Amino acid sequence: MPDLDLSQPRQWISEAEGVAILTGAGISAESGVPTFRGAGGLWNNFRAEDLATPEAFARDPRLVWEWYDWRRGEIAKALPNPAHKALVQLEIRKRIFTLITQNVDGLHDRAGSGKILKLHGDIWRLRCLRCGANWPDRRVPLPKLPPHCQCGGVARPGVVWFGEPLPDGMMKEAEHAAAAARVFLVIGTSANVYPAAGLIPFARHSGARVIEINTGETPYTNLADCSLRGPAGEILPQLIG
Ligand code: BJW
Ligand code: ZN
Repeated sequence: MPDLDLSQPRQWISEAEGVAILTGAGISAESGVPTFRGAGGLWNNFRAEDLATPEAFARDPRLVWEWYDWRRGEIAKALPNPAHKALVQLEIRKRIFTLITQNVDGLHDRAGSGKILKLHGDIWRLRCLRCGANWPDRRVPLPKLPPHCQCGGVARPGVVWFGEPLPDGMMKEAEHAAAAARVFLVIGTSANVYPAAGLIPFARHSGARVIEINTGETPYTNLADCSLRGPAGEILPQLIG
């Protein structure tokens, strides 16, 4: 990683009373969890519309579940990395702090983060299509695909697919946090998926300094007050430590 001048963003973070964070798949890349887009990304080998839409599930629930069961297995082998852990340290230090994640992998929970706004749900939860019940299930592999609810209905992964609304009230809470933050830290997201990506200009227009950490450029790199190019697991501990 090239030498980055972290003094300015470090100062912004240490002086800010309120900080909000938006994370994406890139923060878990160094834990060995594949991202969606880019080199080695899941969407290079699988078509999103075949697997991550309600229509795909209606067409072939077993196929969709096979993919999620495989991913659950990969994630179960992964451990939180120094980037997840640095955010736990930041949370301890800040009076106003919100972690907003697009990730469904649960690595922020396992690192020890407190309240997490999971915009796209949680791969470790299941939801019944018949009665609406939802419950945690960490079994890997699941004993039977597709899994069923106690009521006999078919269960789906507790995640948000394309074309589906985010969990009730969650975007409102995320916007509230973004508006209250003096620093908005955007980590490891391609910022392609909405409404999550819209939080970045929203925070900026609400007066937050936007700091981006990413190995590549994103549509919001130019809007950021500071864009740090490199792996989150290396940059974040230096930025926050
Ligand atoms: C590193 C790194 C390292 C790598 N360190 N960095 C046109 C315009 C606007 C919106 C739309 C539109 N057409 C359709 C829409 C809506 C659609 C959308 O946004 N589509 C776009 C693709 C155009 N959005 C939706 O459908 C959403 N719902 C919605 O809008 O509802 C409206 C509604 C209202 C009322 C009733 C009904 C509907 C829902 C979106 C759900 C997204 N779901 C997924 C799957 C979740 C389940 C699962 O995991 O299987 O969420 S898709 C996938 O993308 C996943 C992610 O959370 C999400 C974002 O990806 P992310 O995290 O940014 O990852 P990558 O892979 O894209 O990027 C990784 C980044 O990390 C890269 O930049 C790397 O460079 C970087 N990186 N290593 C730091 N070590
Ligand atoms: Zn049920």
